[in-house]
Amino acid sequence: MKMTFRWYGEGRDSISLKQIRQIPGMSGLMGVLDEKAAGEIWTYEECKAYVDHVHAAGLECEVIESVNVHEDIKMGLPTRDLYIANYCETVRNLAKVGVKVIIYNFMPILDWLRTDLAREIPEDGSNSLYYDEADMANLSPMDIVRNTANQCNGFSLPGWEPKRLAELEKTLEIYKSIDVPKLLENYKYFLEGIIPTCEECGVVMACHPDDPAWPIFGLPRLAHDQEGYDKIVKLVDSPSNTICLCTGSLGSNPDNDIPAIIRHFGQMGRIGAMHVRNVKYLGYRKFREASHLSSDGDLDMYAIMKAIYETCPNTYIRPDHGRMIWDEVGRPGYGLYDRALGVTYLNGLWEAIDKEAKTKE
Ligand code: DNO
Repeated sequence: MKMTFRWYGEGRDSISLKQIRQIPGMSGLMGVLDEKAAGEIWTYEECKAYVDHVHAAGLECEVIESVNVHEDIKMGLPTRDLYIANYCETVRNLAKVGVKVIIYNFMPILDWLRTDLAREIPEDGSNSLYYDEADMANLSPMDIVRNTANQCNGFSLPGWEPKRLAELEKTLEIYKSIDVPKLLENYKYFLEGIIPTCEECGVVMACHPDDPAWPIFGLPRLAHDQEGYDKIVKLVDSPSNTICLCTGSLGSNPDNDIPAIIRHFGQMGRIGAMHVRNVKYLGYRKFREASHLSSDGDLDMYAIMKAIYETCPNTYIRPDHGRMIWDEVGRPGYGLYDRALGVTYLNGLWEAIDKEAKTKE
């Protein structure tokens, strides 16, 4: 397992590379060129400058997250071929600078979504991301976009690029004629267009789940349970077509047995990366994010780490969506303190699982 951390780039993150480097057991980043819009080529020079900078801070950069897929690809518009060619070019450029895994998603329009980005946790006065489907009933997609932008403390949020969301209403209209089978067909077309390039350059694509793990605003969604992911990995049967198993995204639906899903795809060799975090259920389609500790939420983090250890021990993982604690101000979900605590806890679980396994050998 390689422990990594998400970082948005100089001037785009409240956290420094030096701080990340000082977290015990940290190998490197899940990095991003945050300024790039979906569909744009990430040039070799840009990728090199970013990765060189990360290396100079003593960290690796083998995973890149959020190379966003242009909406025209998801909608299957004629312009998709151009954007697929651009995507291939980005894959090549990232491979040249040593990137091995690219995390992306295929969610229509919206990436992850919450109804409150700073809900106070009554027990300890910290705050965390929160979702209540009942609140969604009174909100239009445009309201959600506005609320999210207003609550992000001036930071960009992954998947919430203002330019793309400006076209929201038009795009929502087009999606009315796209159902799940059609979206799957468009997804297959995308994968058939990029996977040969990935195989050539030794890059693995890892699809992030729908978050929350069910369809919203009547939009088709594909990646929110084992069955959906089974279809995705079969679209193109290649070791380069993998998933980024985010325990908290899939875990927002209590019907998803996370350790079992890890074992299923881990044994298939189809987990390219993982986001490991906990979630607390508050009712039907209502949850908030918890600290990483098992007893603070509803996921069994020991069982999760054990499933990783036993079925995909060499994967990349990162903590995710920390609470805001100790008066930290930063990008919601992406402060330093709670995620660093999460790393230390997950590393502790790993050490215990590893030592126990070795005693039995
Ligand atoms: C949320 C993140 C996602 C993820 C993208 C990948 O916090 O995990 O935004 O990076 O879905 O494309």
